[in-house]
Amino acid sequence: MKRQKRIAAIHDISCFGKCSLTVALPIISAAGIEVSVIPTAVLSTHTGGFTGYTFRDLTDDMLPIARHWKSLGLEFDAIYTGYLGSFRQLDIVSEIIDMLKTPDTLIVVDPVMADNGRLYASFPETFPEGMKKLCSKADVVVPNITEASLMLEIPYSEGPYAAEDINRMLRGLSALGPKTAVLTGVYFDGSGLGAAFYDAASDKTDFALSERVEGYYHGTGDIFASALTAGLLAGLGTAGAVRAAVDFTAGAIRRTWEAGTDVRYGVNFEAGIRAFIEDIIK
Ligand code: PXL
Repeated sequence: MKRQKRIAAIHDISCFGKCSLTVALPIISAAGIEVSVIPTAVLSTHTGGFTGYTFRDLTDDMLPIARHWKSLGLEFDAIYTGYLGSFRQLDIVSEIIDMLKTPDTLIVVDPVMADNGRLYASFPETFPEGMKKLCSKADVVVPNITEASLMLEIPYSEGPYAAEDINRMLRGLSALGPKTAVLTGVYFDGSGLGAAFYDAASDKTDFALSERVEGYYHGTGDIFASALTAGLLAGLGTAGAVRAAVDFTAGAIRRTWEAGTDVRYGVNFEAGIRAFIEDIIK
């Protein structure tokens, strides 16, 4: 029997609000992949729309966790990073990647730091520059349009977008280092919204769109990137993994829109897990 695939997921734990590790764990585990975690911080809720949240910085725990894993000889098929709890963690994550990576480890960096044209609360203005450096270590990057604009130092536009602008952004992202760039929150004139992706080897851009639902839903970037990572490790290839991740995320958004729940509480991805797994495990 083949060894079970194993991922190291480096994100915060937002105790309430369905994002980061509380979505990465169930989604990737459901795909049959083992998830080991290095928590970057523990918050009572995510920072998107809540006030008064607690924040426990775990910067000083991260390297000791990775060093212990290294001493045990653990190997990972992927290292998947998201929300970081401090500027210092950018260099720490880079060091952890160097420490744990084998020639076969897929490095997925979701440069979580901004949305809707603005940096998230508590991120310094210098963070995008640092994140750009971390992205140069990745095989796959998964920014939204705001994050990509910040790293590429171009003005943010809220869309609709032109295909050539999206194409230029994807090439710019890939030029930072990653062979695959996936851009989320892409929409053109018309009713679709989804992701665009670029593969440096074939120099090709493609799109996977789904029916657009009005409104902003929290945690969907993390759900998308987690589903994408699971799909890539399941062997779907970029196009297949992006398509499955778009369908899964769009389904969760549609369900939540129909239910009319508070958008800060996250989306109902749980009800779509069975279909997602049937989609990616053939
Ligand atoms: O979903 C991205 C995210 C993750 N973690 C925390 C956040 C956010 C976005 O606001 O605040 C703590």
